[in-house]
Amino acid sequence: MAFHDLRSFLDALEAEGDLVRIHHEVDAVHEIAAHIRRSSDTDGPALLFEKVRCCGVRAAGGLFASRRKAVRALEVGAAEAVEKFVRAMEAPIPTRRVDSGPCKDVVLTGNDAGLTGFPICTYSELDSGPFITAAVAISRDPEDGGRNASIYRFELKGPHRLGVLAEAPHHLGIHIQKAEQRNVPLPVALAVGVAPAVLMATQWEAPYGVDELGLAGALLGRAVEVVRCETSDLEVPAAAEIIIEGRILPGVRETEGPFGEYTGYYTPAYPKPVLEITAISHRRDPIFQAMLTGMPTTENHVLKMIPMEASCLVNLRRRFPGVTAVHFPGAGGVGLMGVVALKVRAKNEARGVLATMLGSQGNKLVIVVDDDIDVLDMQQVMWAVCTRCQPDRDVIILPRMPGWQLDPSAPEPGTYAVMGINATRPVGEKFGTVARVPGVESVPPFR
Ligand SMILES: Cc1cc2nc3c(=O)[nH]c(=O)nc-3n(C[C@H](O)[C@H](O)[C@H](O)COP(=O)(O)O)c2cc1C
Ligand SMILES: [Mn+2]
Repeated sequence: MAFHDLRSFLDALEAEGDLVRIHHEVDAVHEIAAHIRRSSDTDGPALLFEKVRCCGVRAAGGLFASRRKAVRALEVGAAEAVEKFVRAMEAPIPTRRVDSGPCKDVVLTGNDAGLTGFPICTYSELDSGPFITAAVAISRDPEDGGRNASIYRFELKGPHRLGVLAEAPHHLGIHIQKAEQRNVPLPVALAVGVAPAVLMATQWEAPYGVDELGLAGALLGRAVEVVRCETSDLEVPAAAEIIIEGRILPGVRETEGPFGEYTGYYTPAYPKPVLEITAISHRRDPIFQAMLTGMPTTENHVLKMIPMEASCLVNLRRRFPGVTAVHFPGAGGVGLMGVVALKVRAKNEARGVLATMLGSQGNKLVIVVDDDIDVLDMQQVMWAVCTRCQPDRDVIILPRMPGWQLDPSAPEPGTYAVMGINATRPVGEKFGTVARVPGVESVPPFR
């Protein structure tokens, strides 16, 4: 059974011993984050915080504290997760409008629609305040109405006010730009506590104008049911725990940040757009979802892995059909480092893969290995680097390449040098034979 909402996923994790309820009272300032951090660092469980000091609403966190849970969310084996995503990307299922749903159990408008009742967490030590980090922000292109759904962070600035980091080329940033050009507010709805497939679908690198909720439908095997908002024409997942409706005010900027980001470093404070809350609706006894980011690897990184690997795999295979797997390890913040497995067919093919990755993805370090290497196992990957690569011949360094904004070592933001390592065996030449022990697979597990 696909997980159509947050609760069914939590139930499955609990039944499998992969969810722990925290019964003692915890603080939304750092304490929830500390628990998620510990779980992330120890391949630990998802957490359900039954009592949060600030308010009567429960919080869930660490849902993607390990890749195992992201794979579980897709209901496939570890080896099939990326391919399931690839297939879904090719056959999206549009959303289905319904009249009502659980997210409308309680509807608050006007002054009642305040955020003080929700356990919005403060994460890293120097963060400027509490942030909503697991909200799917839904908005429409002010010109053609095309929908976008993706995760953006929102800083709590007051009971009815959130700051947002959303800049072009990210799609919400484009919507904000277009609305500001017309000097009109941009309606935005935040869905908190949604089906895990919806969260994962948002991390697909979908072209502008493509609705991420359609991919979520394909992952779930049926259309995501959506209901109309109270204060705008936007449609939001009916099964969400909490919907926060609002509008981004044209031309308004307020300081947001600093915030401990996915690179493991803080991003500085600077003025950003503001979302003014117009309504909040939620389930009875809602569960607020917290999501930790910061020093890799956290649930933020894990959530992005499979979608980004699937997007990259599809792109690479168009040019290099021999590519069998891609992995973006947590250590690179999921994207600064990429590992590609290739069934090499032609001389220098691996160099072509390296150049493509280095020139188009913002990857700072790319390693190409043969297809006998498990890209998820960095022990095997580094073994291949050590035994199948000669640095003077097999390392490519390109200076001054376009890259991510957030690399603290970059000489100027968005520009850095990149490195590719060809750790594949030479084609058509004699090479050492890998020593293997026969019969390992038939030995039963010891524990
Ligand atoms: C937990 C989490 C938080 C994120 N926060 C932001 C953010 O605040 N701003 C941003 O631009 N991207 C953020 N991202 C990345 C975007 O969600 C991602 O790049 C997405 O593909 C953008 O999609 P879009 O361009 O379709 O809106 C976040 C991702 C995750 C997983
Ligand atoms: Mn998009």
